[in-house]
Amino acid sequence: MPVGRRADSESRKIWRQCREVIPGGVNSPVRAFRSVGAMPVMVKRAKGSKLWDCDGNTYIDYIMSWGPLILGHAPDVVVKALERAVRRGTSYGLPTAAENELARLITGAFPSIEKVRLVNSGTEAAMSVIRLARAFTGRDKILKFDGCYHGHADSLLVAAGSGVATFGIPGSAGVPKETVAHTLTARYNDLDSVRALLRANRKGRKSKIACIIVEPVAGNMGVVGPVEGFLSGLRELTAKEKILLIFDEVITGFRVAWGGAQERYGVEADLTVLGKIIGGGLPVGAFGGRREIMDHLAPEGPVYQAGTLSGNPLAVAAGIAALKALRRRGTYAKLEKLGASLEEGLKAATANAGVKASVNRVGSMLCAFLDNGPVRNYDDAKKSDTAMFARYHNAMRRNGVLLAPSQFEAAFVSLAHSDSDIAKTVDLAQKALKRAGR
Ligand code: HOZ
Repeated sequence: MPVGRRADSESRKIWRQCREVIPGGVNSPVRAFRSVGAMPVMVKRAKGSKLWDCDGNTYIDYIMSWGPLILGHAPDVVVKALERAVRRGTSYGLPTAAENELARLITGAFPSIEKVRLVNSGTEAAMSVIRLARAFTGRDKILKFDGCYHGHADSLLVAAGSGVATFGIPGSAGVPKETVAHTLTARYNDLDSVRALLRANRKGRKSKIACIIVEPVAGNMGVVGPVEGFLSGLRELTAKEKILLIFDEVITGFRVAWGGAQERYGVEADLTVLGKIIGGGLPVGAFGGRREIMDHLAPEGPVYQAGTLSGNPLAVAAGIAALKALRRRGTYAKLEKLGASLEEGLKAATANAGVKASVNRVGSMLCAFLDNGPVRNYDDAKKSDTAMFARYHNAMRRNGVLLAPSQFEAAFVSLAHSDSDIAKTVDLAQKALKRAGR
């Protein structure tokens, strides 16, 4: 029987009912908790760093809706903005001044983004940005990296991270071979593997590749930061062959710095994908970049892309409130400090528990790869002991710490996490690792 609540618990009852009407009982596969042999945490409510399940159990949450809740759950500024916005209407399908304000917060944070289009999710943004890159360059091929995840559009669901990594599957059924025939995959942090693909995909002197899309900090195979020179190397290689460089900053934008990984590493992309963070956790995505590229989008240009809920007033209001709160002085220093203290604590906890581990961290996102290390790419990440991770995860959850239910997802620290949350987490981690390591 999966590890979880008591047989008669409220959570279990709800989960059973969900499974009758929703495939797997969940609306996104990783949250089924199958890879840790457990049942999902059925959520009742959440506030700050804490989350409560339907049986009244409290957790210190490090899933944080898979990244966007940098201010913590239900921050007052976002709740108030939503309360005001909902009274003015929930959807118009027409433009608003608030979209201008959110777009300007984004262009202000990312010098490489002159124009931005709002959509409804990171998946939609990634799918649309690929279409735009192909149209702008007049080329069909795209290059991505093993273990990077850019949502579940057909052409990007190749050697993907996140759920695909969690379930150990190569991709998805239902994706025609022809659809992915133009998708090339290179090794993360390995410029030679990129060079080889660039060489093999030229016609005469001209590249056949429209774009290279990359998570500048990989956050869907655990957490793997870019090695020195990787991002700048990609910038050089793409510039030489007029290939567009796309940074998928759904996880890193406004998290690893106000201006995302581009600010943190000093490398600018041609196009950028953003997601749930810019909606303060509401369903939003965006893609943006240089004016000359973005103006290929309809109605200015021939690339069609549309959506009734794009620029939705609730999501936009929440996004503006969240970004303005993040813009305050001290945000990123505090996130760095909290992240570092969890990293140091986990390193000590693994050492004290006698468990070999590589704790990878960039700012406030981190991952402990168990019985493994160092981890610089997906092949490395896959060497982790996932059975040990499952034991560790379950022990942590039973003691009130909620980690993402997969070795290949990140833990996110928010501004709402306190020093005592971190200290308690580290203490419990040491005990859990001792048992899990046996
Ligand atoms: N692919 C998401 C994490 N990287 C999971 C989203 C979810 O299940 O909500």
